[in-house]
Amino acid sequence: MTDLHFPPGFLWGASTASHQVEGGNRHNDWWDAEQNGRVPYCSGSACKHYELFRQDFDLARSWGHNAHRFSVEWSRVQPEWNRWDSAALDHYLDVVVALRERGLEPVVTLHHFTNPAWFTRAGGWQRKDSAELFNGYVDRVVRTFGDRVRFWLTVNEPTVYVKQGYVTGEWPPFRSGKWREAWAAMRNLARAHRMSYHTIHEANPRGLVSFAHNAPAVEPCRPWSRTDRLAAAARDWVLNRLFFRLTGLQTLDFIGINYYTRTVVRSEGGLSTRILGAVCRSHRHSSQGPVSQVGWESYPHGFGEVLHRFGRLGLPVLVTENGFATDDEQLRLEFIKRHLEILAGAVQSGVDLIGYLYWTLMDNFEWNEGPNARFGLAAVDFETQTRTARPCVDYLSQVFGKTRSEARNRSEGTAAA
Ligand code: IFM
Repeated sequence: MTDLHFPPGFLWGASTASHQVEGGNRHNDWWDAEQNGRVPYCSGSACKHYELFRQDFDLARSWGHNAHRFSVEWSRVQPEWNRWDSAALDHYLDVVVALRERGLEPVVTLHHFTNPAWFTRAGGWQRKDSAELFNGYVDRVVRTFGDRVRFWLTVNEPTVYVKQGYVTGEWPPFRSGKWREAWAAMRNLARAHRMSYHTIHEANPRGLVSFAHNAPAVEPCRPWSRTDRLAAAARDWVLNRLFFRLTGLQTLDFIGINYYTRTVVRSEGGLSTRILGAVCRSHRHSSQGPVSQVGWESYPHGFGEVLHRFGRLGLPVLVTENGFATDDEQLRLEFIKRHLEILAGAVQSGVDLIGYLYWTLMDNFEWNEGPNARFGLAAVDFETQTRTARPCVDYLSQVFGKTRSEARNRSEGTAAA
């Protein structure tokens, strides 16, 4: 094993999201879409994690994790406009306590793609008061958790959510090519983030807040083409800068980065694809890496670029997602090794990295791919709900286990001196 070093207190573990693992989230807009056949798969019981969370956290602990990211399901806490479910809040408090009991630092996401069905039916993120409605829910969650939670992510991948919901129209609310609506949703999500930032800090002054930013490396298909380069720059601005412009850095205490792959674009076709570029899936690009079950190329070089770039903003960086969907364990292991080397290199060269959370703890409901994208550290048999650790778990535990014992030795050495 190559020697990789991470700072003392470095967080490491895995990420999940409510609708993808809990099962039975019948009050949200994805569930509605599943019942109406508007998306290809039903989440059903998913991983039954709503019931099995303690045993899932036992697994994470047995692998040496010291952190875990999960999301609170808004539609459980507020199943109807005028109805709050205190049992759901109690449940999530149990989740936080269960994590702490196992030495896992909770990283809480407040919005991970799903909305309560009542909210979506009433106009969702197009509503002028959408941020206020969201903030009412955030306020309850934050007051329930108090200072038991330090790391907060307001919204997961806002640009992905807006693109899928209002541009491609593949996800609820299934609006395709609605650029004005996309812009309104983007602004309202940014407002929701800013309001939540203050709500969290009022209730929990030691809380640290970010959103989880999906950060693809964006590259021109033909680097010698000026129009491709301009398209890549424009797309990069929309994907990697716009939301930060809308939130402002002053409402961020750290930066949550989800990194998977690069996007290669060429300027062609209609107005929008000439300006922002069309995604090019040709296999002729330099250093083409293996491609995952969801069609994403492994491109560790882009991870380094992204870490340095966001590291330069002057805030600590937490990798909130990184992973590879495959049935080929050799490929998954290679992906993880290459990305951890890049991560350790970024630490060495001074990027203030505070943790790495793999996507995801166990195979789960991968949106329009249903159960067919196997990202998990554990394989899941959805019939029996059995979890089986994959080989990469040992590698990760060795890398981060060594880091922890180094930190222990260092502090013992200091104590003895
Ligand atoms: O499963 C998703 C997750 O919900 C958000 N980030 C990307 C993951 C893999 O597609």
